[in-house]
Amino acid sequence: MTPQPLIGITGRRKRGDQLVGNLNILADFPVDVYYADYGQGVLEAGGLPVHIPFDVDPAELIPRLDGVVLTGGADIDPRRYGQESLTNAFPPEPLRDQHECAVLDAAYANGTPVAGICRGLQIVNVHAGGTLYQDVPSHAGFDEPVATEWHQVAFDSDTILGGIYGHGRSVNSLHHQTVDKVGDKLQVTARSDDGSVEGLEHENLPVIAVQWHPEMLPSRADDPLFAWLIAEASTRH
Ligand SMILES: [Mn+2]
Repeated sequence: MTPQPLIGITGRRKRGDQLVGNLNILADFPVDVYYADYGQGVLEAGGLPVHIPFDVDPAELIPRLDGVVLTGGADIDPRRYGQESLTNAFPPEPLRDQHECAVLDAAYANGTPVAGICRGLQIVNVHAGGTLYQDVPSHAGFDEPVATEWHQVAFDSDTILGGIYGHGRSVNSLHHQTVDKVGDKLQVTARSDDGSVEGLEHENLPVIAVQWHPEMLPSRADDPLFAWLIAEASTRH
């Protein structure tokens, strides 16, 4: 039996006092947090998910993995793209920004397949020299159930996202930032009905990213993004 491809998943660094019910004496201890639904999506698509700890050098770890999921989370520090912060809604986590950029450096150097989701799309763009619109309330569906489908997305044909998703679909929307300037060697291949960037892919590396959350939708087990990642990863291990 061919072993399942090993898929690294990025997380967030928190502190012990941010865990409800944790012991007070552990308040200052670092805690790395990983939402389980990304790993569940990888598992359902036939991959083996592993967490990427903040304390490992991605240059050491990424060559041992077959694929990477860059997950959702807080805003990227706007200073990474030459701007001052205009919003305090989701304060930046600079350690994570730095770590995920190193993950991308290593993934690109190794030709490792990457799937970005939400903030994952945004870090792919900023890593490539792109910028973000810092607050786009019409995409911030934070007051409705997470699987609520807020808008339609149209995919360009003859692209990876168009190939796996088809002409269009309706999606959830849990982001308040969107791509402004597109980064080097990236192509916009999906847009929502208001013209916002909802999908990016790399011109010549196996890197795709979407702005919505397929891992939160009831269609997760059949989602083409996870299937694409596992298929790409399977050819490399
Ligand atoms: Mn959206």
